[in-house]
Amino acid sequence: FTLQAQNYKPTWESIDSRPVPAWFENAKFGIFIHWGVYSVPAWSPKGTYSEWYQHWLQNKKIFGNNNPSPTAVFDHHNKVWGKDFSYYQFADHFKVEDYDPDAWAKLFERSGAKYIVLTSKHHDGFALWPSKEASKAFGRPWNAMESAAKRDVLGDLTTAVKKTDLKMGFYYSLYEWYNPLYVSKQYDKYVNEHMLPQMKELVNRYEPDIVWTDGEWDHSDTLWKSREFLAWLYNESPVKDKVAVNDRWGKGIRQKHGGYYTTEYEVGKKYDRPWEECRGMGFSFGYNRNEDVEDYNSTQSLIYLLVDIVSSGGNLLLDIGPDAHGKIPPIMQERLLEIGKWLDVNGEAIYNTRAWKTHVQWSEGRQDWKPASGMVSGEALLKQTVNPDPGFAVKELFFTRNGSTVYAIAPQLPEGKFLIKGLQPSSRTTVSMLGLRQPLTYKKVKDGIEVTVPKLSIREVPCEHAFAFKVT
Ligand code: FUL
Repeated sequence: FTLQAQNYKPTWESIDSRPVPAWFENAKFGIFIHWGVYSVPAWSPKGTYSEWYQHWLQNKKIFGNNNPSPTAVFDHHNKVWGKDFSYYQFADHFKVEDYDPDAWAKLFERSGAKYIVLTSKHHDGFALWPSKEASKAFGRPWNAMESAAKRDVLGDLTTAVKKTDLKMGFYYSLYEWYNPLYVSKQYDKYVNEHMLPQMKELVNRYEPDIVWTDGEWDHSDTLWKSREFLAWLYNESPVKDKVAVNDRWGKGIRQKHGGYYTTEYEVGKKYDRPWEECRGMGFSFGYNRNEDVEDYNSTQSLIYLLVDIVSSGGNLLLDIGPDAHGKIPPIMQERLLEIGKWLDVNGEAIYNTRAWKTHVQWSEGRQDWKPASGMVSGEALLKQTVNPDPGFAVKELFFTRNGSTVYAIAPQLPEGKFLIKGLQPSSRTTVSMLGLRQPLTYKKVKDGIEVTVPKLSIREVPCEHAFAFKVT
């Protein structure tokens, strides 16, 4: 599959006509990395985004939610770093001395993820690659190469990831909180002399597989020149045949135009284009020292989340926040490795699949369980999957398909016989469980097939957390 060379015009009609590359829809699981100078303080109240530290410091308060202590970041900063310590000085502490891109890439491979999206530049404007525009705009060294890290942090990870089979993408924030050009509303200059040169440099120099923009909501796609950029990306850039892009290209554009659709802490909707849900392992995207072990989703929650999303046709972009030393916190490493262990057995039911006609099969019993929606934790989703309250229905099977094969993924190991509704077997239909050698016996019943799972000893159970049945 290659995308036909075409002459895309800078209109949404033309841009939207380009299909999202199939590799993206097949990949299903990616790793998001939020890493930058905000990883030095790595601090915000639980349930908020630590990568917003500078904005909350500057404004002396936390926006958006009903935070019980809106001045928490400001107070913390003054206490720990002192009121004369500016956010810009964090660049002196972003040393990344333990950063080992090849070891990161190895970990990512073992996690079963198929792509990476790294913050090339977040809303604070600090660039992880040697961007001369960043330092010029801020009038100080404001990229990793020219400050304490003294290396092309982004380039080094790109090189390491490209040695593997994983795809490499970049997050890029269109808007910047305190770029003087932006603050003084010289938007044309900002876009023409800062933003577009940076975006083109990222593409020309590092040839990413994904361009994942953000901060789009502050202005129209016309002001950002998004359509012009995308037409260039699709027609002329070195990645025109393979690149995937998201939908964050201007105010009101999200889930309407661009490439694939993005959601953020949202579940339970259906989309008519490939889509991707992003979220942290805890809540924050940037590393947040305030988060304790119970604030992190369990491996089980994360696996249910992945399965739930994939069975609704989406991808999961799961975020990790390395620290300022260049270390991926061990709890995040462990979650990634555990997901990888599960995918080693069950990857066939995930990768290259599409949504089946039915997303989930609810158990018998009360069907009035309100599916979680809006910004919800993995734990809330977990409740729908294994609710200890016997009065409620739970999601007892999640479905995916690949051609004429249907996968039914059970969050709890069925004992003895269980029913898969909505399948009509033919004389050649076989049923098996991923990770078990021998096929399973089944019987055609009124509304589907009844599968028999043999009694398995603990050592025979192929994995933990969720069990995939393959019906071919
Ligand atoms: C949001 C940003 O404001 C967050 O900090 C984070 O980067 C998330 C993925 O996108 O809109």
